[in-house]
Amino acid sequence: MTGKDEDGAGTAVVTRTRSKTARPPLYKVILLNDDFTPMEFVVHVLERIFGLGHQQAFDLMLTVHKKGLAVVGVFPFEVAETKVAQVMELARREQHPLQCTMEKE
Ligand code: TYC
Repeated sequence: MTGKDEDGAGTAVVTRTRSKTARPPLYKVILLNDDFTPMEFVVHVLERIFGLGHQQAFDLMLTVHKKGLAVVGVFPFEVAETKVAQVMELARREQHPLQCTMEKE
């Protein structure tokens, strides 16, 4: 948007040259390591809920296992919230202590 403020003296002031495009905030979904959840269950979660291929899921599971946590995806708020809830529900159903959380990017 461009606006010109005439000041009556033959000059003008450009008040704004660009519109602000608000980017929606993104949220990191973070998976936490624990000592009890089976590796194959974590791989399954990463495949089913985050749409990763088997090798990618396996590698990311190992990263969480070794480092303690990892970002497994970045999404708009409601998508991140849904994925966290899906992980927690799957883990609860199978009685694994797997923890998943989200954090504003
Ligand atoms: N540390 C677990 C084990 O040795 C595997 C594991 C990986 C658990 C990633 C949680 O987010 C996790 N069975």
